[in-house]
This record gives sequence, C-alpha cells and structure tokens, in this order.
Amino acid sequence: MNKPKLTYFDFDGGRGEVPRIAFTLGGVDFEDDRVPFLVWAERKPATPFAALPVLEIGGQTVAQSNTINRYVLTGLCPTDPWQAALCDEAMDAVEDIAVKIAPTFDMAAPEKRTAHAALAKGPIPFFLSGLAARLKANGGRFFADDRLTVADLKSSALGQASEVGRIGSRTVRSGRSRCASTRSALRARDPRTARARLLRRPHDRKLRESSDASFRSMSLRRGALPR
Ligand SMILES: N[C@@H](CCC(=O)N[C@@H](CS)C(=O)NCC(=O)O)C(=O)O
Repeated sequence: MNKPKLTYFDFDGGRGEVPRIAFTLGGVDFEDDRVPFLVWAERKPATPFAALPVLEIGGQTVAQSNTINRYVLTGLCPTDPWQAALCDEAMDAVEDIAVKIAPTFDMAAPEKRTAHAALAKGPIPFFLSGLAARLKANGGRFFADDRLTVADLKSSALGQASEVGRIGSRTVRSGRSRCASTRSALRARDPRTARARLLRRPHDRKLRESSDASFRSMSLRRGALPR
C-alpha cells in the first residue's frame, strides 16, 4: 500500500500540524508534502476546496483539517457523543480564531500591524477566554474526555509558529484576557516540543519508546495506515 501523503504549507504549525505530529510520533511512514507558498497558486486548483491541508490515502483524497484530524487520530477522539461534541466545540472555536487571522496574512506590514492590534484587543481574547473557560469547566487540563484529545493537539499546534500564536501570546502577556491557564496548560503538553526533542535526540531510546508507545496506543487507524 502506498504511504499516506499529507500536503500542507512549508512551515511547522497551523492546520496541517496535528496529522504531521500524529504520523511522526506514531512511527507512520508518510510523505510530508510541504508546499512552498510560491507554488501554491499552481497547486491550489487541484485541491478539493482550494485550501490545505489535504490527506491522500490509498489513492483517495480528503480535505478539511478537523476531518483529517478525526480520521487520523481516531484514538484521540472521544467515543461518548457528549465528550465528542465538547472536543469538536474546541476544535471549531480554534477554527473561528484561524479564520479571523487568515485575511491578515497577505497584508503589508503597517496594515497588518493595525489589523493584529484590533484582533488582539477584541476577537482573539474573546475566543481564547472562551476556550479557557471551557477548559476550566472540563477540569482545567483537557478540553474533553478527561484526557488528551485532538482538540488539545489542534489548539496547541495552531498556536505554534503562526500569527495565531504571536497574537495569542501578546494578548496573554498584556493581561487582556484570562487565558493564561489555557496557555500554560497547552504548553505543558506541547506535542511539538515533544516531537522536536524526539527528533533532536533520536538516540534517546527511552523517550522515543515511551512516545511511540503512547502515540500507538492512541490507535492511529491501523487498518488504513501502514505501520
Ligand atoms: N476549513 C478548512 C480551511 C483551510 C484553509 O483555509 N487553509 C489555509 C491554510 S491554514 C489555506 O489553504 N490557505 C490558502 C488559500 O486559502 O489560498 C480546513 O479546516 O482545512
């Protein structure tokens, strides 16, 4: 069987990061197809919704980040319908943040600064505070199911290496929101840190084995993915 191909932009973080982390830590051999921004216009029409990420598996293609997250990380999705709803709620709230920031990507620097300042004053703290409140309501550590779920990975990954993270951090630092708990909770289990550590120190077998074991136990779709 061909290995799965995950197509996303050429940076760490954002909507494509969760499946990358899952494949990497799960030991799944996948093609990490990183599209340089310069060639995106050429490749865009071939994607289902003119956007990334896209997952190709067994000759078929599926788009939409949350769909891909749920497909790749079934073991990190609650089976209880209510907990699954809470998990989806957090992932969708993260999307609400992303769609507010996306239009600023192509802005020139001065315009972007103004747009980010406006976002940091209102919409971003609003959503981050909302997420923090939901986190608190669910016990303070995880968004749902009293354990790590795709919602935790998504919120963490989107805040990394992206404008979302920069605006979010500024917002937290400025004390304009009460989302410090979200930030520290997310930082504590930051999967990118774990991954970076793992890749930097491949000789550290204990660490690798325990990460592999825990990610494998999250049951990546074993039927569909090569091991
Ligand atoms: N609802 C989609 C949104 C996808 C999306 O907007 N992706 C961005 C990158 S994070 C993109 O492809 N932007 C380039 C463009 O819109 O041309 C999802 O969750 O996957």
